[in-house]
Amino acid sequence: MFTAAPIVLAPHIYVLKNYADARVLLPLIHSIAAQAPFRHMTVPGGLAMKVALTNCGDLGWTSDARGYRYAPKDPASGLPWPALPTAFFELGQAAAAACGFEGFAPNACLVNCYAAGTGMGAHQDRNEKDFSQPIVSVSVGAPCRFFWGGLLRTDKTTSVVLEEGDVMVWGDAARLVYHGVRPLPEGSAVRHNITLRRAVL
Ligand code: MD6
Ligand code: FE
Repeated sequence: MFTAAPIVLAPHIYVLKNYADARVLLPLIHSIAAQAPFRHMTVPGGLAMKVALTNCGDLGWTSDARGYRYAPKDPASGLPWPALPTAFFELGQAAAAACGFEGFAPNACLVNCYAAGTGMGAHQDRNEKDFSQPIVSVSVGAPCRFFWGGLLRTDKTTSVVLEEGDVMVWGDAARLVYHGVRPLPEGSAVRHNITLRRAVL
């Protein structure tokens, strides 16, 4: 862990290299998954997502045949999502502040799990509704190639390798930029990613 200045990848997209301690985060991810298991949600087209996901915090991102939304309860169990660990909240707040976003108070955390061969297609994160707040994204486990473009899906993309412990902070004019994760190579170990958000219903 170190707290060097953020690297500016693009306007309002920052990365803090090796900022988070995976030895702290991974047991917390396992504890969340023990309460709200990873699952492959259905997307509106009817297909199952390749990425497995779960959530913690007051609100969790969900998808089904009807669309994407935040919900206070896990649709699989009817129970509230597991609490947001203090370590997640503090990490998100500190990383955001290091990139100029003071007072970020995440209340929703999406946890993704990628197996070898799995990636995430280009998407915008727009279900949070309040786009004044950044997103803080933390990589745990295998490295990946993360790409981003512009406000149109067809805009030219740039990419960067994210490694374990890297924290990306993403806000302001970049908040609605398309982005995704290239499929992990065959033989890759598992990658987890946690994204801390401020969402409203
Ligand atoms: C991932 N991340 O790294 C997926 N979204 O596995 C995201 O989709 C993401 O890293 C919004 C802001 C930052 C991100
Ligand atoms: Fe995203």
